[in-house]
Amino acid sequence: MSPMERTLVIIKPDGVQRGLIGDIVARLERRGLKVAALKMIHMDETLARKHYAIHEGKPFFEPLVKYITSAPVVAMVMEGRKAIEIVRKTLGATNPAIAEPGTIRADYALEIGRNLVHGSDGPDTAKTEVALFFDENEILSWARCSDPWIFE
Ligand code: DAT
Ligand code: MG
Repeated sequence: MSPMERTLVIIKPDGVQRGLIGDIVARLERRGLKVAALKMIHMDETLARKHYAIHEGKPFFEPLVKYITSAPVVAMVMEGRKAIEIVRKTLGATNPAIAEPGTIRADYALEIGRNLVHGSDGPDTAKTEVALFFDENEILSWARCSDPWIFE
């Protein structure tokens, strides 16, 4: 059985501004993923540059930093077996225009620079990104009453 994983999800400024916090959290929750931490923050430039460091130098990097720091975001840690891959699949392709219908990006967005949500792309990035946004004591390990009905 695959181990429990934690992954970072960010509802980006467009998701917050468009009143989609509830819908996005609901879609992830209803799959069975568990919220282990959640907070609203206004990312500053330092945090944005660290979070997107891998993209530094690419043509979209500066607009990306501007966008992600333009207004508040909701940062969450989601937990579950294969949570990293499952979140990515639920979000859909980076470019909403080619994302599969039924994914969050396809159902709510149109453009790559306004793609609503972030999800960590692998175990190493998940670990780094979670630590960038949350102190260990902000992440809760809690028994959810539905856990036995979701996880074997
Ligand atoms: P993802 O967010 O799916 O992990 P990524 O890590 O490759 O995608 O890129 C981070 C963000 O940067 C992405 O959500 C939107 C933006 N981005 C990526 N590629 C882009 C491009 N070719 N043009 C404009 N924005 C881009
Ligand atoms: Mg990425």
